[in-house]
Amino acid sequence: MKCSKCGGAAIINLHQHRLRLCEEHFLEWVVTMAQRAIEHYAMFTPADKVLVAVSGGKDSLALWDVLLRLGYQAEGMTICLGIDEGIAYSDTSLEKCRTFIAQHHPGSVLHVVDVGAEYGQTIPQLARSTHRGRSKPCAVCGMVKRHIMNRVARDGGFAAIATGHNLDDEAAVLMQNTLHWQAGYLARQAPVLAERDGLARKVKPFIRLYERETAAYALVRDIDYIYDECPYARGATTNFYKELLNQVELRSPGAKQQFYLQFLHARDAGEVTFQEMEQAELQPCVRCGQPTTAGGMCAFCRLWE
Ligand code: Q46
Ligand code: ZN
Ligand code: ZN
Repeated sequence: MKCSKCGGAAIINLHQHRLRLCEEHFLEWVVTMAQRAIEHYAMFTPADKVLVAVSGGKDSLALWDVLLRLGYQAEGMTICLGIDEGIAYSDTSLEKCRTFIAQHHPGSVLHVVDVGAEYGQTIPQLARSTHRGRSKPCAVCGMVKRHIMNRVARDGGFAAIATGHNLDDEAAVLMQNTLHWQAGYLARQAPVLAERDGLARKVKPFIRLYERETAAYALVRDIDYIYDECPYARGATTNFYKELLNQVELRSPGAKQQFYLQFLHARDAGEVTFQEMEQAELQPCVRCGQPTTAGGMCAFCRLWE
């Protein structure tokens, strides 16, 4: 297999782009794809500070690596959730983030918030002590992560929070939302969520990359990442849809990409429209000052009460 650009030995076949690339040209291609998405969707500019949400996994570390290689002012942010069911997930996550900096970008800034140390309870403990997390701690976890991220972004003057979501992640969510005709979600699912009322802008620069490509990028760049998913992510519905879409992709290369990118295109061009969910007005929480719809205390502060 020969590289479509230089004729050297190709290491990957990107069927959906009809491209075969060698190591060097593949790395270059990934960086270009991210840069194009950043510009196309006006995610941020070199003048902006960007906060990258890193979990120690391949997507988030690859994203941080790409942004730093592109010269963006990208700082990392990781939240220690205190999850160690079966595997020492949280400890390993943090260790991989630190190793990444030491090996690839010494001197880069990583913001670490340890939920257990800072607030007195880890996520599993917190979930057990509230009604919300009786079965899985994910609802509590998601809310706590969003709150902390937003706080760090706001306090640090970051223009955006960047996450490592790839095309497979987004296509799986799209499939789920489509199967259930969740119009409100379909109206909002996007590579950029605009800033509003004290909620930081959220961006996904890897939106055009397949998961196998971000994995290959991490491998070729020799990024040491955590292979295991969070133990609570096992059996998640999105994983099921990802598998389904991969079956479709096998039969028809490019199907995943078409499904997701054509959706964005059709919606942006007004070919399909979905009724937006009414967005409730946000007011600052009386305790922490973060935006909340409830009036009074935000859900995060109420949780700790
Ligand atoms: S929400 Fe749930 Fe994730 Fe939190 S408890 Fe793990 S799986 S980390 S994306
Ligand atoms: Zn080449
Ligand atoms: Zn609050």
